[in-house]
Amino acid sequence: MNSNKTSLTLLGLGAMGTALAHSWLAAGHPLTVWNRTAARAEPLAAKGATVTATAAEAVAANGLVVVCLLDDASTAEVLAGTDLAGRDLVDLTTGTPAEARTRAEWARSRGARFLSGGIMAVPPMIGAPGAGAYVLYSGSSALFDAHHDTLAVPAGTEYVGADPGSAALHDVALLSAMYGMLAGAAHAFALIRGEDVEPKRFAGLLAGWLTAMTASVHGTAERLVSGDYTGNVVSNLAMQVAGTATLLRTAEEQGVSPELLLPYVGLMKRRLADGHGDEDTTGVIDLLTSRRP
Ligand code: FVH
Repeated sequence: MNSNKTSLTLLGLGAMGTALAHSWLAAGHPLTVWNRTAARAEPLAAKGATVTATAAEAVAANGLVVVCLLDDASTAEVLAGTDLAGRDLVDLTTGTPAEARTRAEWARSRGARFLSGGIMAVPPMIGAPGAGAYVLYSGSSALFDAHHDTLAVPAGTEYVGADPGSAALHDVALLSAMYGMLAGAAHAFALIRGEDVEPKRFAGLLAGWLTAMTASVHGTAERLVSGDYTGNVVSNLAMQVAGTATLLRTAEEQGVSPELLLPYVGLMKRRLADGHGDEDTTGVIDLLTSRRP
């Protein structure tokens, strides 16, 4: 262990917590760990981690306490019997923005500084330089600055503001976009299934196409900011809605359920019916939100 490295406590040794623990240990940080199922700590003890019998002992061991548990309910349960006074609490557990704000207020009332984190990575990406992993942080900027070097060990860092709910909001927004992409990919694979199409070759084409199309989000952001949804439109909504009829007919011909496509196509049609055929798809966002800037 390198004594110049910040010592810290980690509560939660699931798939993600274990990956985090390995990265801090590999970087020479003295690490104290606790997990409800004690056996999960054994491989880490063999690598030099200090294992405690209770969460309270683990919290007492270090000023910096990182939590990576299943959900906010398990976080509440685990931290209930701990003394957080004077602790810097970093909660990497996925939750809603409201849960993060409530947890921040709760931590403050217990005498702790609080930082909320949203992990944009799967466990194998943790501690792997170049894998593209990063963690969104929000809450106490003083805490973020004080521990930045330690927090940057497992993954890159992205501080998104003082509102403790902001990291969760970013996290959930990004994850929601991912599920939209996965839904589209599921439909695409369903279309080619049983045909004379090699799935692995198709996957290469699909990944390339999705990667190329992701650049369109910058145009969407520009239009949202300007309020002009007709500026620099490459493919207008009228044309796109006409094109979706082909997608739906093809699904029918292939015997594929259109249930993943229909909600989005339905919103595009509504926007077109409202007279916005010269826009792109940005106007769909208006149909989803009652709240506007
Ligand atoms: N794994 C992933 O791909 C994603 C990537 C993005 C971020 N998520 C979030 O990270 C949090 C932890 O996820 P995980 O992958 O470590 O999850 P599990 O392997 O299921 O481990 C869960 C840990 O939570 C403990 N736990 C659950 N309930 C309780 C409870 N009531 N009291 C105490 N501990 C609890 C569990 O303990 P045990 O089952 O081993 O005893 C694990 O340590 C999560 O928010 C993801 O959304 C991961």
